[in-house]
Amino acid sequence: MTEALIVIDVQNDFCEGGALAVPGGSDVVAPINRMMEEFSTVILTQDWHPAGHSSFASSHPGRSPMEVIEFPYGPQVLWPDHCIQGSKGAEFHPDLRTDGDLIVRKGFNPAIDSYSAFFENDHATPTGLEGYLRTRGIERLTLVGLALDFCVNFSAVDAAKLGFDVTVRQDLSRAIDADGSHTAALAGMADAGVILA
Ligand code: VGL
Ligand code: ZN
Repeated sequence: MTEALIVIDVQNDFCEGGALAVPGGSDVVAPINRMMEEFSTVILTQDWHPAGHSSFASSHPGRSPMEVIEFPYGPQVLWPDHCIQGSKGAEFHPDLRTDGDLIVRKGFNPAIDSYSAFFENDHATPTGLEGYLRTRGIERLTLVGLALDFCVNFSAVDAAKLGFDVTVRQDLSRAIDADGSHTAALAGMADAGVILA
């Protein structure tokens, strides 16, 4: 079975000192670099928002980061401004190896957030990653990166629903853990048939 490593959002804004820092975010960089050597196909994702993105609390007067509001596609967490296209915060961590086969950018649609590497948060608009994997005959995926409870979680669940054989390496991922989201994400991934290693 052909397999790929998918490295989710290991970007400056999700590491210490970044706009949406995930505790221990930069700890995963060195072990992920080592893990890349074990895979013939490596794919990286990059959260990539235009300024004024609808997922930013700053785009909703009177709202604060981490509040949840109703969007046309369901509840949406409002985030601090992060991963703005072309900014330092949107760049990959400077020590991360970025010589993978494909970089998937997501979250560029101003009206829809995109946690998953496969579908935007409307659960309908595809990123194209599924087609890329299928046309390359890739069936088995290992996911690592940031944040475990958001982008890794949504990507893993979507991949499992699409029929891929999915493993998430918890030791190579870190969670934001907003309001119990870490525990909920682990349960949701296990329910979807994701192997939590
Ligand atoms: C992410 C929140 C907002 C992530 C991206 O990479 O997990 N989380 N944008
Ligand atoms: Zn984002």
